[in-house]
Amino acid sequence: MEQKWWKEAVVYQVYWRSFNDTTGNGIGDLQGVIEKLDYIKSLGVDVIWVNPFFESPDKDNGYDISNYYAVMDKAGDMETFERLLEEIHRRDMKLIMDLVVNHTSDQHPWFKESRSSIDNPKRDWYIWKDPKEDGSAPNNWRSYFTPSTWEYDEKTQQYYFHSFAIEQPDLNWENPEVREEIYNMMRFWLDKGIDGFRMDVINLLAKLEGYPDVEEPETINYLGNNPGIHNYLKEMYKEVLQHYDVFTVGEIPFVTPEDGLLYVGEDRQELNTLFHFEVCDDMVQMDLPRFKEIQKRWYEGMFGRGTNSQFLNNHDHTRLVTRFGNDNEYREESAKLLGTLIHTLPGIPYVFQGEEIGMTGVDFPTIEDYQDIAMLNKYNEEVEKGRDEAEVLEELKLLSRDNSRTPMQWNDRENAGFTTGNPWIKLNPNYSDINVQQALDDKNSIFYYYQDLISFRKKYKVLTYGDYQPILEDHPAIYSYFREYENEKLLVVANMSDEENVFDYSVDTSSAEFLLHNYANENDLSYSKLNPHEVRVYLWT
Ligand code: ISL
Repeated sequence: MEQKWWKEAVVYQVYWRSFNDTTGNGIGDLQGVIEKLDYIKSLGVDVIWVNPFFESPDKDNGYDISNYYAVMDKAGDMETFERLLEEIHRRDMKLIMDLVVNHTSDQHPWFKESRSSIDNPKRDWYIWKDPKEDGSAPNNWRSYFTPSTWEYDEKTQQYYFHSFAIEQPDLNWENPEVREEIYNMMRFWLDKGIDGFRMDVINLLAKLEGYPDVEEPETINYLGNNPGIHNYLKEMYKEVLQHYDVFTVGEIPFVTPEDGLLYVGEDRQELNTLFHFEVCDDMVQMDLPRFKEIQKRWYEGMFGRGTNSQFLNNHDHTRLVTRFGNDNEYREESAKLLGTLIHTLPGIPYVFQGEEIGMTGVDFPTIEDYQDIAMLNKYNEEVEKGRDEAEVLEELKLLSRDNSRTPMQWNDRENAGFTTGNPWIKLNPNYSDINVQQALDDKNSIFYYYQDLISFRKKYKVLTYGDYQPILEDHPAIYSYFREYENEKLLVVANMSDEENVFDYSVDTSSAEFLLHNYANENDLSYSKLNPHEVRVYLWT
């Protein structure tokens, strides 16, 4: 496998609006990111992914862009962005930016023009269709955030298409003018010196030809991976990406490893890496047999031919320790265990801000405390069906995107040191116990454990380029695997349960180094008995 800088990277995701507020308006900002760069750097990461900060009415927290060339006021201004980039580079890190080009805001001037009349030159920049004969929507497709992908426009008496909210109309990628305009925009940012893109729902650009009714509208998988998508990505590569030394990661829902390789295969000239969602979208809580199966299948499908990612949460997905671990009695152990998997399984690891101190999900008492458009829309949709409000709220809580959007917990002072103002979203009340200051003061903290994990990635190539050999594949609670590369060999043993378990596998560890262990004060290292959420990493060199 060819060696590349980005394959060896660890990425830290900054959801800037919840990171650090320097103006006192209750919303994080780019200056706030600049001020915490030394902290981020101290973790040892190489790349920072910053969520969208472009001009936007902010219906979907920046994923509804109204001007691709300007920084939204809440985030700062272009000069601050340029300083951020410079300061990141000065610390020998890289910056990747969100590229949101499946849709724009309905307030983007292109869309305003497009909707103004049927013969406007920009009409065809978006997707407009006539109603069916009975006046209903052109087909029965469901969108991510609403019951229909179609919104009727009274003035021109056609429907426009949106994969997400009504305020996020999809661009028409069939139109070469649209594509050229997007490529220009990409060059604009790349010429400023950014190091790559995280590409928002990039496999949704091509739509299913003919827009037929589907049998199972609820699946919404017909929205992605449609014929034509690879032509667009190849063109994007040829026109833009190949001219820069950049790192790209495509957000690719509904993808299998076979199809994944079509996007990121090393011979494909499309993208470098991808996020698939077989874990974060499809597995509500940890289902170990299924998790093992997913890891194996993706390894077998991609190894040596394309690069995968490892993440268990982000700004759309409830914090990993709450969802896949135990955020109560074994919070520290379980956070370290899950971190170990992310950094030792094949694929590029992503750390979502706050994960490195074991931040947890929230349990807000009322719907008014929640901000996320996806959750609010779903809540209203269900309640309008006549369902009980409290029941719907309970049902939506665990997977609410706001779980990971609460402000970063810096210290135990007011508002966790996030803002001197009124935070845009409530803090998790546990910030008095769980915060960066506390983590930095405790040498056994999750933070320092992550620091070790990341430093070992730099030291031992087996973590990047090694193969993957799972053992005890049918064990219901223990996840264990070897990885090997040249003269380095690694063994991970993880007990993913609240109970003790016995590691019943014969392996001579006498010549191994004990690389990592999340029960630091445990003296009995004879490895057969494993404590709840215990993880051990052995290394042979
Ligand atoms: O959030 C999800 C499920 O909980 C995902 O399915 C998510 O909606 C999907 O992966 C697309 O997400 C991306 O595009 C959206 C934006 O709202 C998300 O924040 C972004 O990550 C529309 O731009």
